[in-house]
Formats: sequence, structure tokens, C-alpha cells
Amino acid sequence: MSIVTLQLGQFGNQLGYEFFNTVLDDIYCFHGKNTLRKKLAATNKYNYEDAAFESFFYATSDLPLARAVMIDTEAKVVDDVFTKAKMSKLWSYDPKCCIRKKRGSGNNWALGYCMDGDQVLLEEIMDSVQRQVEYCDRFSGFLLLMSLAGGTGSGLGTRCTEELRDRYPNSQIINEVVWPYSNGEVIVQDYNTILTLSHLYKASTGLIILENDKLHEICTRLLKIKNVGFHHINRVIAHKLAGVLLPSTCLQNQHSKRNDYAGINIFGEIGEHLCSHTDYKLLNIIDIPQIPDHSFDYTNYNWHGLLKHLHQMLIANAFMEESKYTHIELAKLSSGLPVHSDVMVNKSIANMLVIRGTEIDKADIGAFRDSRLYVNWMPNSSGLATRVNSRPYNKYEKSAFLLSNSQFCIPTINNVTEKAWNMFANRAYIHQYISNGISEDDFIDSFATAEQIITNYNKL
Ligand SMILES: Nc1nc2c(ncn2[C@@H]2O[C@H](COP(=O)(O)OP(=O)(O)OP(=O)(O)O)[C@@H](O)[C@H]2O)c(=O)[nH]1
Ligand SMILES: [Mg+2]
Repeated sequence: MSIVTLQLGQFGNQLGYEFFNTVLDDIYCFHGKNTLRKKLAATNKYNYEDAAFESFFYATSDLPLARAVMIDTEAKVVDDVFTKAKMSKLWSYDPKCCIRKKRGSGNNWALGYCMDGDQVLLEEIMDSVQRQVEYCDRFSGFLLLMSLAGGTGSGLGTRCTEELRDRYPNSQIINEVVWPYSNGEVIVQDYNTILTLSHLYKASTGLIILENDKLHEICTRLLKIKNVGFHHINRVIAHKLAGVLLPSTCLQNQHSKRNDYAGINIFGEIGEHLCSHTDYKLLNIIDIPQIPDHSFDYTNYNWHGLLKHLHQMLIANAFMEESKYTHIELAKLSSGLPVHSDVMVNKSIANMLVIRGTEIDKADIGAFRDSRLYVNWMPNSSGLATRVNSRPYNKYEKSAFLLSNSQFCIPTINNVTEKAWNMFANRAYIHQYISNGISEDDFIDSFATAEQIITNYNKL
């Protein structure tokens, strides 16, 4: 099955580049860089590499092309990313699917969303999208990469999501959105965030939210990177995203002789398992391990330790492994008391655990099935979906990823909604939105949706 990616704005395009690199690295690492295309042509058994390639690339007589549409309202980032991919001599983008304009959206959601009335731009984007969809033998859905704070990714990304929902009503649409730094550089970022969230909540299948503050900390504290740049953060996001989206099989099928890779539809499973309830669409990804390159030679992981820590991260709503969570008391889970000092349990609607690497048979995932982790109105067995792959991923011999629909987002959304409301109540910067086609009522509706999301998740 194939996924068509839309890269929007600076973040979307920069992340897209890292993501496709990560995917191709993973495909190549077992076969040597020059053999892939030959192998794809020569073998008739559809294996992991074929499925991974088909998900995100298609072969041409020249370089493999990413199944992607690049979009920005200014040219620089798209041009840079396009050139970098081509210069890799490993893969490229389809030049007919690069859409850029000259003006930028100046961090204004309204400008990106209303596009100054430029319907031609939207048609151009949709034509490129259709072109990519037609290249897919088996199309499974859209992945949109966009930031919440700027104008193009957030505004135009939202507009594109709505248009895709109209034109492809039954397809899965997953938005990977990056939450701005809390002391961010964009003064109206909280407005842009609330407007995007509330609109996407209606049109999208699910929103994977990753926060720049937390990703930055992963880079400094776990990966020991000194001067963290966006490319470091994007590599962390790409690792998480590909860890979840690259082919894996159902736990039940792991020993079957059938060719399971042929029928994999991970987007379908995300839609059905994690986002089956329209009030709950927010997802995040936690993963383990994350270690600096220089520590590889001294580190040896076993499944027991990895899954124990991932489980603690889930319960405590922690974005990285920390020793302070090791004394979490599961017994308190159902009592409504804090599970550790001031940590309340993070309740889930549903989770998808993806484990990759050697000795999968030794991985005991029982703790993730514990019904106390899930809302009590979900049937007992349906909270957890598990996917496995015995192939080590990226540089780790063993790694685990949890795509989770849980209460993780409440503090962050709460905080931004409050800040945005304070600005709105004082009518700060509102004119910039109104002059670009967004009314005060649109703001009020968005605040109402954000409040409703918080209330819904709080109730779990
Ligand atoms: N993690 C990460 N965040 C980014 C990156 N580029 C921008 N951001 C974040 O994205 C937000 C700004 O959005 P951009 O993607 O730059 O904006 P845009 O979509 O290009 O919109 P305009 O430039 O306003 O037209 C800020 O919160 C930045 O911190 C990136 O490459 N990686
Ligand atoms: Mg930009």
C-alpha cells in the first residue's frame, strides 16, 4: 500500500526530506545502495524492502521518486530540499509536484488558509496530489507534514486537508503537526495553533502531535547534541514516524508462512484502531531507546528493560525515559490516586505498539494490555494493537514505538488555549486575521472546539 505525503511550509518540507532519507536508509542498509533498483526489478517475492519502498517511493528509469508533493508559498525551502534530495543521487522528488510561490504567508494562518483568494494555487496542489495518487497501485492515504505556528503549513495545510477530505471522502488523512516552542519565535503562534487544531479536528483522521520543546530536550539530554538545530529535531521526528509507519506485521501473524507484507495497511489500522471515535483524534509517539552514536558499542538492550521503560513513559505521560518514573505504582491505577508522587495516570483510548528487532519472541507486551490503562467503555481486549518486525530498524538492534491516543495532550492544549484566549480578549493582532478573511466568529468557534477537546480528554 502507498502513502502520498504533502510537505507544507518550511517545517513540512524540511521534515519530509529527513523522513524520506530515513525510510530509504532503512531499505538500503541490508542490501547496499546500488542493488536496490536491480533487486526490485529482479525478485518476484514481495518482501519487507519492497513494501517499504512501495509505501513511500516509486521507481523510474532514473532515481526513485518520493510519493510526495512539495508545497510552500515561498521558493527557498522547497528549492533547497529538492536540490539536497537530488544531490544525494539516491532519490529525488518529482519536479512536477513542487509547488512554490513568491510571497510567503508571514506566519499568518488566515493568509495561508484563505490564500488571498488564489484558487489556482489550490487547483495546482490538487492536480499534483491526483498525479501522485494515480501513480499508486494501491493507495492507502495521505500524510500531511506541517507546523502549527507558521502561516503556510498551518493555514494552507489546513485548507488542503479540508479539500482532500472533500475530494477523497473515504481516505485516511493523517496530519503530522509540530507544536511550536513554548517561548516561540512567532508572536501569533497560539492563534495559529488553535485555528489549525480546531479545523483539522473536523477534516483529519488523526493528528500526530510532536512538540518542539520536548524534541529539543531529547536531542540535548538523550542524544547529547550540543547545538541543536532543526535538522537534529527533524531526524528524531523522522525516526519516530518511520518507526511506526514502515512495514510491520500483526503479532498474531508473526510466524505465519503467508506473505504478510503484501496486505499491510498501516493507515487503515490507525484509522480503525486508534481514531475510531470522532471526539478523540490526537496521537503522539513515544519510543525507546534513544542514545547518542558514541554509546552504541557499550549498550546492550533486552526487551524486558525496554518495554518496562516504555510502559512507564506511557503511564506517566513522559516523552523520554527518566529514572524518576521507575517507582510508579500500578496498583494505584484504578484507585484514582497519583501513581507516583504527583503523576496521575495517563489514560488511553487506544494504543499501537510497534516492536522492531531481534529476539521478538522474548518481548512480553502483557503490561500494555492492562485494562486499567484504558477507558472503561472500550471493550477489554481492544485497547492495544501490536505490530512486530524482526528486522532491526535504523541503528538499533531492538526498538519499540508507541503510537498513542491518550490524555498526553491536555496540558499543552490547555496552556495554548489560555494564552490565545488572553490575546483574543484583548483583541491583539485580530485585525491581521480579519483583513485576510477570518472573522471573530471563526475564532470563537475554534476556541469552543479546543475547549471541547480538552473536556473530552479530561473526562477519560
Ligand atoms: N521541528 C522543526 N520545527 C520547525 C522547522 N521549521 C520551522 N519549525 C517550527 O515551525 C514554526 C514555524 O513554521 P514554518 O514551518 O517555518 O512556517 P511556514 O509553514 O513556512 O509558514 P510561513 O513561513 O509563515 O509562510 C515554528 O514553531 C518553528 O519552530 C523544522 O525544520 N523543524
Ligand atoms: Mg515559511
